Amino acid sequence: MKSSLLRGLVLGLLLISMMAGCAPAAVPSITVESAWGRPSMDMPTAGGIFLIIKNSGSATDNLVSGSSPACGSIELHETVMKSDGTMGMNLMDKPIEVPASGQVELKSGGLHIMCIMKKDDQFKPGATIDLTLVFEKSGSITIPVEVRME
Ligand SMILES: [Cu+2]
Repeated sequence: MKSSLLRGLVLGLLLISMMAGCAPAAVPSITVESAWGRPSMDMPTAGGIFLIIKNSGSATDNLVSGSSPACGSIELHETVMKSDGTMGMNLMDKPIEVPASGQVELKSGGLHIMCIMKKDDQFKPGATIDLTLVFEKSGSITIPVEVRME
């Protein structure tokens, strides 16, 4: 009687520890959609890149930086209203957060990616360039970006 009780207790503890071991850790799951770019209207040496970052995972991730063979460097920008009432843009001083089970849209007039010192033989309408985005948890993700004139 006593030993079967003990066995039941051991089995119960074993089951609990197995269940705990099977519980999935919270991780992000990042995909990038609808990526496109265009030469910048106000900066002749730069290009804007717009896309949607989706996170179907259970943890937040952060876009920290990027790179592209078609650009001297990649910057994360936000569009802001300047004190004189005109629109300008700032280099982000923090990563772009992609919430768990959510998405963030990088678009003209909002958060966006800037191709600084674009290489004109690559970053041109009709061409497709590679863009590598670096996420804090998901690491590097390389996607094709279609360059359009619009
Ligand atoms: Cu910009």
